[in-house]
Amino acid sequence: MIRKLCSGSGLGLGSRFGSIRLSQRFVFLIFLSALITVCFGAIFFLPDSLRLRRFFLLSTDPQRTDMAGSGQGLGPRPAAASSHRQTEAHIGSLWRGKEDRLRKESLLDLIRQGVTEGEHRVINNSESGAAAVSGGLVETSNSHYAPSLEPRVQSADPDARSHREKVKEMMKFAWDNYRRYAWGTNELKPLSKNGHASGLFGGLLGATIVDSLDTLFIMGLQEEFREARQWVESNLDFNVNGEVSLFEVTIRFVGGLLSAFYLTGDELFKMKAIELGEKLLPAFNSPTGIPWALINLRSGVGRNWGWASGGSSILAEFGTLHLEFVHLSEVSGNPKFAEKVMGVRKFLNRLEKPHGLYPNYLSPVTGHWGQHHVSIGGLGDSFYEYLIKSWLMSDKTDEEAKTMYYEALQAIETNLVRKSASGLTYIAEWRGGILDHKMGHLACFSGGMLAMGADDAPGDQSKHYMELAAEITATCHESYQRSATKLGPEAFRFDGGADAVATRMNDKYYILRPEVVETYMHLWRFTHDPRYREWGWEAVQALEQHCRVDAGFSGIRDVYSTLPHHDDVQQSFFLAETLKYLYVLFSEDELLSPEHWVFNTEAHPLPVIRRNTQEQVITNDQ
Ligand code: DMJ
Repeated sequence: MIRKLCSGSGLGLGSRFGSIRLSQRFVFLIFLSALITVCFGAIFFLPDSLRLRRFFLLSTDPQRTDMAGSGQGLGPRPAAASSHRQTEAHIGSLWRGKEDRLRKESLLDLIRQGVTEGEHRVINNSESGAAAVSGGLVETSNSHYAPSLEPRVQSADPDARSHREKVKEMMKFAWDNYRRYAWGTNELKPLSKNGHASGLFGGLLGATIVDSLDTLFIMGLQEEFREARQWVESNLDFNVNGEVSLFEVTIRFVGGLLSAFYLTGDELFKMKAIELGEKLLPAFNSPTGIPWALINLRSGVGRNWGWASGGSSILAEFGTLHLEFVHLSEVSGNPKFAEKVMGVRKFLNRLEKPHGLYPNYLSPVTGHWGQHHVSIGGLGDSFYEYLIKSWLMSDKTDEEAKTMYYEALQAIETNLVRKSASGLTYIAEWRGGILDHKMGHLACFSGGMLAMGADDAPGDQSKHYMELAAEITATCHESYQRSATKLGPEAFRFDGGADAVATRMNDKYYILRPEVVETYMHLWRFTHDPRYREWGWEAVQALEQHCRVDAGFSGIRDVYSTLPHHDDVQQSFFLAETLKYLYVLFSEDELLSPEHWVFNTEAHPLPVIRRNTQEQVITNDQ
């Protein structure tokens, strides 16, 4: 009807206009202008007018429409919009050097493009034969959406620059081989040249793809990122009837998707992260709210690992969900994700702790500790990491996390930190009051953790914690130095004459783990002591020499032997973490600076949530 009126109004207008009186003309002109207003306005009120609205609004105010086509049904718009403003702010802070401004600006353009388009669709470009993705990224045949993602800042240190390029080449090699031989499966078997299925992910597929998204993006591997995004859009499916590890899926899949969203502004990743987060929520349905380790994604039924002391949940698993779940609330505007992990935190805070220490096992049914095994390595590690990172990610407002962290650290130092006869500082494990003088590769992340928490330490402990961080890092480096391959074992001991070496065959393997280079990266950033870059480069060379095979990178079974004995798995965390940390180690400090970003335990960067936007979604006090 409106269209009819509009089109009819112009017919024969010029010829009739001359034959009517002035007052009639005046009335007619008023009528005409009213009609034009109605027609024009209708464009904005018709339900299918979003595209036109975009067309009109885009050029003058790119941010006005930012949430127009997104976040439907996912929560209150203000929170989502605020998260977008934050995203822009964080992207803005990604590369802040003067020389880097162009790159930053083009990224911001890219994000605005993604946000204002509000849709992600695959366009088949029949002329060029190339598939192109618009919205978040990017056309391959015509790269007008696509800024170069290559860092424009070139390191003043030419060695660092070439080392970073080497790490990028390793990433490309690892990725290309995964793509060629194992595409869509979870991980690559680089000797068998096929896919590796891990029990951790149930029927979920594509762990390497999701885990690699941000690394590809950060390294400027644009074509590879585009393919990964395409796979996520077309194939990443959570409707599987399988049991997944809540922890592993959270840190790798949810973390990877959230990070990809924050880096690119691409709504696809946000929607996928929220969809998966919803599927994981039933894991918290236990009598105490302490989540089960395993969750069936279809039925929502949870249970614990059979091997875990008396049906317990594991500290490093249920205590390492916080960053991702808080961000799920942030991007969805739905507080329930944050409420679940806050509930876990409060439960733990209330519990009596033996000597102030947190045992690794806790029953989700009775709420009592299981076996009194305490470790800052496997089974305990990232619980402590997430306390200090919660403090940092909350823009230093999460006092509860801060207090729990420093109290736990104090207990760890008193009860577990020891020096070997040769003067190496290590963190032992505790078994019901008896010290086990071994340190796991996993525990080596703690050098970085100590450094990142040093500044806010109570009293005058800052310097002390930095020294402790440096000592732990040096010990972990020794565990690498003392092997024939210059890679570190899974666990090394400080008893029976051993000093930072593995003594048991089943501790001698190295599975491409990141913790040691992760700590080098943090220590480099906090101290700029060149030794950390030197040690990182040693690790690169050792990886090249002993882990690189024809079709990717493989773990090795004995770091003390130079005879090749590979385990035939290219772990997804090698691409997510080991290579990313090495790349950041050789990059400028502005790349993913700690002022703005916190790495989840799988090295997926998540932005600091600024104080003034927190009240909207974080219900801290429930
Ligand atoms: C990663 O999945 C994470 O770093 C986790 O916290 C510990 N284990 C691996 C890497 O070693």
